[in-house]
Amino acid sequence: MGVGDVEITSTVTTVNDALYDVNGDGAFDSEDPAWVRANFRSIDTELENPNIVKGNYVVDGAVDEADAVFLESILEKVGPSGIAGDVNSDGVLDCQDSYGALSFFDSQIGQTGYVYALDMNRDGFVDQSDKSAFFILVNQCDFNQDGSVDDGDFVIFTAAYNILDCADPLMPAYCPADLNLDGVVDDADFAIFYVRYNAVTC
Ligand SMILES: [Ca+2]
Ligand SMILES: [Ca+2]
Ligand SMILES: [Ca+2]
Ligand SMILES: [Ca+2]
Repeated sequence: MGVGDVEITSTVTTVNDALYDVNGDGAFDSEDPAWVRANFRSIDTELENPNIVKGNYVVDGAVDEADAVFLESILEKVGPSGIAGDVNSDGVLDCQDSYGALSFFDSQIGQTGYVYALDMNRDGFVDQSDKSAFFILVNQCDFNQDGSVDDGDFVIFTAAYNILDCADPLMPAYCPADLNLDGVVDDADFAIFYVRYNAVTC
């Protein structure tokens, strides 16, 4: 196995909380359409409350039911504010978020397997682009789920490396050792594993 220089970078797009956080509490959640419903009124040109002005999402001269419904449609699509990738909702991004996460990929909003924390770009689909972004943020190399990436995981990685092809029936489900997501476990994956192995935190 050769070790190359690996730079782990990605771009994560999340919902624009500032745009949809109409009640101004710093998060976009179900309280925002509720706030709209509690503040129905015509937009007065003299009105200075910026949140009322912002709440007129469906531009029609009034903050009304159409705006609340609009916010709910966005909320249904993207989910409430949260830390992208924090699958176990403990406020921390670490390897524990990766445990079992692969089984949630290839799902879409409305399906039981859809996990909005994994929908990194909040487009309603948990797919390859989200997997790449998730893997950048989370150390997914704790294959044996014991809280550290060490020799025990190396043994598991090596076994997958020797099988090579993710389509091989001998490969563990969802091919966790295919770290660059190209369908095979080879030197390119080892280079990523090497970085993860040397990471101080899991
Ligand atoms: Ca977490
Ligand atoms: Ca997505
Ligand atoms: Ca481990
Ligand atoms: Ca690979």
